[in-house]
Amino acid sequence: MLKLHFAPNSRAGRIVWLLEELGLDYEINKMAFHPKDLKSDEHRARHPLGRIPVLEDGDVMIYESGAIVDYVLERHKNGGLKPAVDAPEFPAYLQWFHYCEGMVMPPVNTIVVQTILLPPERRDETVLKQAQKLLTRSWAPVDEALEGKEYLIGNFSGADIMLGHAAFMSNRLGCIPDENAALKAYVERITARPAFDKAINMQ
Ligand SMILES: N[C@@H](CCC(=O)N[C@@H](CS)C(=O)NCC(=O)O)C(=O)O
Repeated sequence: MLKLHFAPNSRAGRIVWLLEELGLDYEINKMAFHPKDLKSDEHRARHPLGRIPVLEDGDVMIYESGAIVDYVLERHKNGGLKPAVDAPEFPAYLQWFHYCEGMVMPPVNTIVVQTILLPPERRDETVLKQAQKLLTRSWAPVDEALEGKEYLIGNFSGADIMLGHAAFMSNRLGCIPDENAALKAYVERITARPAFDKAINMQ
C-alpha cells in the first residue's frame, strides 16, 4: 500500500488531497512539523534534507510534491487527471503544474520564514515586502488564465492539486488581492471540494 510521510499544514496536504480525489488506499506516517521528527535519522534516510512530503510505494521512495503527483497519476491512475500528450490542454497543464514550485512557492517560503519561522529580532521587513510583492505579481497571470474557467485547464487536473493548494496557502497569507476575482472564486471552488477539505484539516 502507498505510504505518505506527512506533517500538518504543509505541502504533504497536496498528496493527501490527490489520493483522496483518486480514491486510492494509503496509509499515513504522521510526524510533527518539528526538527525532532523531520530531521531525525529515520526521516533523513527517506529525504536527505529532512523534508516532506515523501511517498513510499513498495521499494520506491520518492520526494518532491510535483514528482509524487506525477508518479501517482502515471503509475496508479494510468494518467488520470492529466491530459494526453497530444491534447490541446497539455502545454497549459505542464506550465501551471510547474509554475507552482517554480514561481509561486519561493516567495511563499520567504513569507513563511519572515513572518512565522524566524524570531522577531531576525526578521527583515525589506525581504518580506519584496516577497509579498513578487507573490502578488506571480498570481496575476493565473487570475487571467482562470477567467471563464472552473479550473486551470477547464476540467479539474493535477495542475490544480499543485497550484490550487498554493493559491489556498497564498490567500491565507493575505497575498491574493481582491481584484483577482477569478482567482478568489477558484480558491473558493477548491475549498468546497470534500477531498481538499479532508486534506487541509488533517492534523
Ligand atoms: N519542493 C519541495 C519542497 C519540500 C519542502 O520544503 N517541504 C516543507 C514543508 S511544506 C518542509 O519539509 N519543511 C521542513 C523544513 O524545512 O525543515 C516539494 O515540493 O516537495
